[in-house]
Amino acid sequence: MTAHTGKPTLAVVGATGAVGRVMLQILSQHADIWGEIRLIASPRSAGRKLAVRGEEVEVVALSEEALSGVDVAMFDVPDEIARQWAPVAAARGAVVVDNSGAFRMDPDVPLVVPEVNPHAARSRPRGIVSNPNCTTLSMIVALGALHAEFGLRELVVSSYQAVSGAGRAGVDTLRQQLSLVAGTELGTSPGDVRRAVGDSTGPFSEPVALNVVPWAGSLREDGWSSEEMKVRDESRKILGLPDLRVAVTCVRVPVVTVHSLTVHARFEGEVTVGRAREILDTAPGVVLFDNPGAGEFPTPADVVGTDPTWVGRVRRALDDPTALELFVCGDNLRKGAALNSAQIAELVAAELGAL
Ligand code: 2RA
Repeated sequence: MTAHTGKPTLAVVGATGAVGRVMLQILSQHADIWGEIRLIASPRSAGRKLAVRGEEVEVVALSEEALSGVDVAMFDVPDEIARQWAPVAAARGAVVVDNSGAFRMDPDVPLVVPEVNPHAARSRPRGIVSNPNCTTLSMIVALGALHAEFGLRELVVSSYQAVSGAGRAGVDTLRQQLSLVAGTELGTSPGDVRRAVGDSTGPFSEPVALNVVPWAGSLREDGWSSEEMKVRDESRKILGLPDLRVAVTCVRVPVVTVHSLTVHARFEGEVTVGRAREILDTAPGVVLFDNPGAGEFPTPADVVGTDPTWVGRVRRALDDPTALELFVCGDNLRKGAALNSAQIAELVAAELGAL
């Protein structure tokens, strides 16, 4: 703990990125439990000033010295930077909350969603706690609540992923492409959008404006994408269900922020929509918004900037009384990244006696 305040020192590593900026907003909105909040980024961002808790704080370059005297370090940096620097921070005494993919499946690193498996954060042999991928996080709070009562057996999921999942470059690319196609008749003949967009596909393989792209991440065995494997592997680990059957197709859509998913969830026995709705209505971190007759179901345009997991279109499967169909939306930069990291950091701070 910081000697002069008795409150823990928090480092935000990757403070200038898309998720880092949201972390600073969240830290400014949540109860002020931290002593110093140290902002750390790559050397090229050092010296910039960012606002947190109403104060301008200078960003310092990532170094061993910058990680000294830190109690909790939230990392949002590329996998290779996390792989190198998270163990350095841990060796210097910090508990690391890491939002990269570097450690999520390490058996000595817990993968934590505070509403689902908060107990897991207490056992961290490497001094690192991992934050799940934003696509997993956008659905898992609702599924964890249903699993606790019904016992999950199988998931069949399709994602509709926002471009901010690919960082600021993803957002810049969509906005640039939209400016190229706005006010045109494009989208009426094969390849016309592709020709208008040209090489401006940014981090995506295909045009994303006026399009949907059934791909996110990199190629894995047998045609699966890394993003699809993350949803499967991480759901199993968080729920403690190593044999859970999971089939996922990840799709990128022209939405700035908020990942949406359709979910077919099969349980141990028969389920009722009435009981499922009661569970979702009372689950912490979940909002049930489900009255299609009145046009009420979650959409990214309404969910963006909010904290909960929003659930609508709750139905029992027509051909399987043990299965539910759901439509789920979550802000991929908030619960999908910065908020869940902040919640984990707060769990650790409570354990350190700061709350
Ligand atoms: C994406 N889930 O949406 C990834 C980012 N972690 O691209």
